Amino acid sequence: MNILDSFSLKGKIALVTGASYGIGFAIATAYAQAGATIVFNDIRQELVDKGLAAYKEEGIDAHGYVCDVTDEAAVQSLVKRIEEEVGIIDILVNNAGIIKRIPMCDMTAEEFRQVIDVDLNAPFIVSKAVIPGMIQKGHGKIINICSMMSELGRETVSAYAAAKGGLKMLTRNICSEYGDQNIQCNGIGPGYIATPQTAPLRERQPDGSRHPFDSFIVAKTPAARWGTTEDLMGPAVFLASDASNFVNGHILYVDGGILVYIGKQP
Ligand code: NAP
Ligand code: GCO
Repeated sequence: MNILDSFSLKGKIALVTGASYGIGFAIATAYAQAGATIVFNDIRQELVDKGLAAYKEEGIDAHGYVCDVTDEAAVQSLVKRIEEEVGIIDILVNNAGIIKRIPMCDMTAEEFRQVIDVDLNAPFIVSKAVIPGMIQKGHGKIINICSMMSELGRETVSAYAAAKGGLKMLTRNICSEYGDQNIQCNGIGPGYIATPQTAPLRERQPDGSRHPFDSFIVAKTPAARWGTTEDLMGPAVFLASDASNFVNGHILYVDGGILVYIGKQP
């Protein structure tokens, strides 16, 4: 096989959760360009409609469903419906996620649980629903969207860091448990990517200057910029394709170098 053919996703069915916009949308778009059929979900019909229109604009005929990924019964019936209407899923990207930036002592246990529920329990729920189909097919790729916070802590993101650290270990455990079924489960750890999730950290100050966190991130990143959703497209295709068939349980950090850098001297 030609090496470039091993990156092709032709004939594959990919489910990307929470992919109406942002990182999930970019990853699904890359998969469609590589030949896959795209299925995505979001929590509200208007988001799914917005997503469907955005995919159409890119020339992609995506399948969109309403489903809350924290609801196990709803996820089980979503996967059944996808299998009937589209086919058995070959590639799952656990992308849906939320963050609450609240100092830990001000955060309620309920707020903490909400973040754990979407960012950690849901990847368990969705993976559990798709793995039997992958076993039946004899192959599968699961890609969990982790974070810098799978490795690092910072003020105000205790629940998010706990969830994304847990997601790194769930990734390794799925690899350990289902590697012998030809299922590869890897993570992508995006650095700081310009999306609606990080928009509050990039807001201009009233005097027009950069948000202090924005300047901080640029100084912490050897690439000296925020990432774009396009930066994640190539790595996501690699981990979904036959080119990565012996890569398992790995977290691929796509961070412009943040994790290896002490930061620019002030
Ligand atoms: P985003 O712009 O907020 O998109 C996340 C998507 O997930 C939204 O469409 C959201 O819907 C959906 N979602 C949330 N809860 C859901 C649920 N219960 N069921 C179904 N869908 C749900 O975020 P993003 O920046 O693209 O991030 C995508 C993933 O990358 C997340 O896991 C995030 O933690 C991770 N990540 C982001 C960055 C970054 O710098 N942006 C860096 C590292 C990791 P709503 O619009 O209704 O909330
Ligand atoms: C934050 C950010 C991060 C990023 C990302 C880093 O408040 O520190 O939102 O958590 O979104 O996950 O990889």
